[in-house]
Amino acid sequence: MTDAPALVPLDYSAHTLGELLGPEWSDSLVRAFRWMTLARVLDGRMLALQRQGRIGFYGPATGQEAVSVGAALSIGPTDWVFPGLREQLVALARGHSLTTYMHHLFADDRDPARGRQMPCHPSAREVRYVSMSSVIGTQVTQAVGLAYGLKLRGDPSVALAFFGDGATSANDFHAGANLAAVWNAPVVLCCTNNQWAISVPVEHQTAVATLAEKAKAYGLPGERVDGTDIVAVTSRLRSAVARARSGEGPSLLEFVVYRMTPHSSSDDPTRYQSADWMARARARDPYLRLEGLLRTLGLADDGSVAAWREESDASVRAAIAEAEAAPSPVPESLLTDVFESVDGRPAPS
Ligand SMILES: Cc1ncc(C[n+]2csc(CCOP(=O)(O)OP(=O)(O)O)c2C)c(N)n1
Repeated sequence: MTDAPALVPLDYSAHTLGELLGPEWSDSLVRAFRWMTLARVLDGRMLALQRQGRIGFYGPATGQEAVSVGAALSIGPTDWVFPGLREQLVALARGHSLTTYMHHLFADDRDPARGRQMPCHPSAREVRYVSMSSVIGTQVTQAVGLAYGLKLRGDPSVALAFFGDGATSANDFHAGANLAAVWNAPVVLCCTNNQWAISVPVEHQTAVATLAEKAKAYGLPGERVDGTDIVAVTSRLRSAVARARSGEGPSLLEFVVYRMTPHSSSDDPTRYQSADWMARARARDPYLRLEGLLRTLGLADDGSVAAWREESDASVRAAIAEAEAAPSPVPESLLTDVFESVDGRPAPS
C-alpha cells in the first residue's frame, strides 16, 4: 500500500490562523485539542470495556478526530449531521452529554433509544445528530434528501454527511452525489478517507487516484484536504458550509487520514495490515500534530496537556460509573416511542 499523494501544508503564522479560523482562533484550537483529548481517552477506555464484556461494540475514531472537531467548529446550531461510525465527537463537541452517550454505549434504561439501537450508533436530537444506519452509504442519500427539504422550506440550515472511503463505492453515494448536484441541495459530502474499508485497502476498491475527483462525474466541486490538520479541515469545511448555505451548491470534501485502530472492536488488523502501516499512521497523528502546534504557539505546555488529560479521564470515569449503575431497559419499553397507541391505549413514552 502506498502513501496518499502529498498534500500542500498550510502556513501557520498567527496572521494566517486568524484569517483561516477567525479572531477566536487560539480559543478554537485549544477547545479542539481538549475535545480530541477526550476522544483519545474515550477510545482507549471503550475498547478495553468491550474486551472485558462490559459493552457490546465500539468503533474507534483515533486518527480521525480532527475531521469531527473541525466539523463541530464549522457549523451552526441548526445544521444537521448525518454521521458514519466514527463521528460521535461531532455530537459531543456540539453539546451532547457524554453521560447520555455512555448510557447509549451501555444500552441501559437511560439510553434515549433504550438499548434498541446497535451500540456506537447514537442519535442526539438536541444537536441534530441523526442516528447512523449500519448500511454503508445510506447517510449520503438521507442527508441530501433532508438538505433538499431545507431548501424547499427556505430554511438556511445545511446538512453534513460523513462516510468512509469504502462508501464511495456504494450505490447510495452515487445516488446521493447525483441528486445533491441536480437539486443544488445545501449539503456538504464529507468523505473521511482512512484508507481502509475494514480489511480492504482503498486501492483495491476504487481505480481513481483520489476520491475527491469522483465529484466531477456529478458536476460537484471536489477537494482533497489533509484530514490530520485541524486548521486545514476547519477552513475548508467553513468555506464549503458557507457555499452550501448561500445557495451556491453542494460539494465533496475528501479528508485524508490514517486509521490508527482496528476498524471496530470486532476485527484484528494484524491479520490484514502490513507491519509498517501503524508506524506510518502514527507519524501522521492529528492529535500529536495539534499538540505540537499549540506548544509552538505558546498555547500549551506539559502542565496544561497533563491537566486536560486528567480532566478527560475524570469525565469518562464518571460517565462510565453512572452508566454502569443504571438499570437495564424493562421489556415493556420495547414499544416506547414506536407506536402512538397500543391496543387502543396511548403507548408508553
Ligand atoms: C451496504 C453494506 N455493505 C457492507 C457492509 C459491511 N461493512 C461494514 S463497515 C464496512 C467498511 C466501511 O468502510 P468505509 O466506508 O471506508 O468506512 P470506515 O469504517 O473505514 O470509516 C463494510 C464493508 C455494510 N455495513 N453495508
